[in-house]
Amino acid sequence: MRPRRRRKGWSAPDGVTDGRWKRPRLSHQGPTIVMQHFVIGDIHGCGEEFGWLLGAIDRILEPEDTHLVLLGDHLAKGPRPDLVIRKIIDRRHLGGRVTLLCGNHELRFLEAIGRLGTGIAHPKLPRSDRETIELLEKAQLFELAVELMEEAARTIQYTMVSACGLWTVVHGGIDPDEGLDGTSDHDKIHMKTRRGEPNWWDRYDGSDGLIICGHKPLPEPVLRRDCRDRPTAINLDTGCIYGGHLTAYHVEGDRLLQVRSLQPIDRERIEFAVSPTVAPSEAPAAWDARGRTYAS
Ligand SMILES: [Mn+2]
Repeated sequence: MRPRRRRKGWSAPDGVTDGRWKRPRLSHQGPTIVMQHFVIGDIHGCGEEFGWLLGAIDRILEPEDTHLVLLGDHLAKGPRPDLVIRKIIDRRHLGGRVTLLCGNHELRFLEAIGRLGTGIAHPKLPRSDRETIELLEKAQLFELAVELMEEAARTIQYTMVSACGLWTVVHGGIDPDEGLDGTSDHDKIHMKTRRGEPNWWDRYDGSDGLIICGHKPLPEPVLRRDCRDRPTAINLDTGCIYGGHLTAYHVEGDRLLQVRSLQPIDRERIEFAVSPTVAPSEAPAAWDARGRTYAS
């Protein structure tokens, strides 16, 4: 076989270090599409709804141009944790990026797995953990799910600078008195305000950029803005597992995408009093969310 001729000045011949080699100029052909971010709220094993939401995102951009940030509580409680796993894997195969964050239920799930490993029998595990594990085993996705949840548990926060500024995703939230850096990892995952007390986003001034969280199921997404109309705090947990919605925030587009839940409404777990879609029609609509799209 003839040796391939090297084009002068284009590729570095092996071992040549005398400076004769010049780096070729990079050329960009066609429009450059910058990857766009979609942060998705607590999925809780609602695989069907997750699939619909991905469909809504795919109507905006090709999967390979999207970076999904799933903010935790991916599998627990819902009927289709297997489908959630499957769709994450499929997404990655299509060239889309998916970042998984740690929620309190990822820690619980891995703890349950650890207990199984020490010889504890399935029936001794808490019911929701046991059911999730059984559903995953039935679909032969248990090992893969453990791998992905271990991956999630390693990421407490995701911080990024986009054209729209600095933004951070955590599962639970931050302590506004301590700021993002001063908030413990435990609080970033578990921060939840008791009923009647102000939520962290009501006391946060935006000094650490936009903070996006989930964890507290509310009938409406929360989207706080500063005086210059820039988003400062977002809660995307709209109680899909309790019959609400599954919600995504498109960071670069500054808009919300939602799909209705297939799950029965659990009024004890989520207050639906102000939901425009579930409550009686005279109830007020969302006062702080704009550009919202309902996908069906
Ligand atoms: Mn949670």
